[in-house]
Amino acid sequence: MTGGAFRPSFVCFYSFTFLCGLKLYIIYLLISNKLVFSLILQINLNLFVLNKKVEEILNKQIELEASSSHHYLAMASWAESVGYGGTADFLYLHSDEERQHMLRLVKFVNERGGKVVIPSLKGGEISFNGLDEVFQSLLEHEVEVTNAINEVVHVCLEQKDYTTHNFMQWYVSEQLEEEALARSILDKLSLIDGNKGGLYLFDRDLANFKVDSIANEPNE
Ligand code: OFO
Repeated sequence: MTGGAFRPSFVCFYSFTFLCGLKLYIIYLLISNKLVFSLILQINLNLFVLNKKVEEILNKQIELEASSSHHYLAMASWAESVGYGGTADFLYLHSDEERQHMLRLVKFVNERGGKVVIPSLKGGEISFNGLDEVFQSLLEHEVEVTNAINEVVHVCLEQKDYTTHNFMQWYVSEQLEEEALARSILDKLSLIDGNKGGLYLFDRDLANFKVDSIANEPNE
């Protein structure tokens, strides 16, 4: 009688203990799996997401390339409005090229798992006193871009991001060429020295104007 009453409560006690243990074990599994999962996620994020400092400076460069495109568009429009058709064509093309430079960066940041910030640009009326002023402003802008690209390269090295460093080498060479082009145009304008016939020929020939930059020479 005593033994019969004892047995069910003994079974109940052990079933209860077993169930509690099982629950605790399931909770443990859930927590540990979550931890493992978040650990895997963290490793993946570190592997695929662009370094924050590099991402930030690449976004600044995207903004600068967009502003270059905008700046040259305004110059082109001014040149067209005052009758320098050849100069306008040259600058419209240059504006398109700067947009391509921006796009190249946008695609690269996306490809590396970074976050692109598309910049909003300030517009405004731009007018110049002549072609010398246009190309002086273009050269100053290109020097600013070169300095910014050097800064990107510096951050890449600091952060040991050699992939972005390698990608940026294209921009380094491009700047060498663009600065050489702007300087050589300014030299031509200085020779013309405001002569109307000279300016007419300069404007006519600008579309085909090329500069022999060292950046274009093949590596031996
Ligand atoms: Fe983007 O090459 Fe000049 O600015």
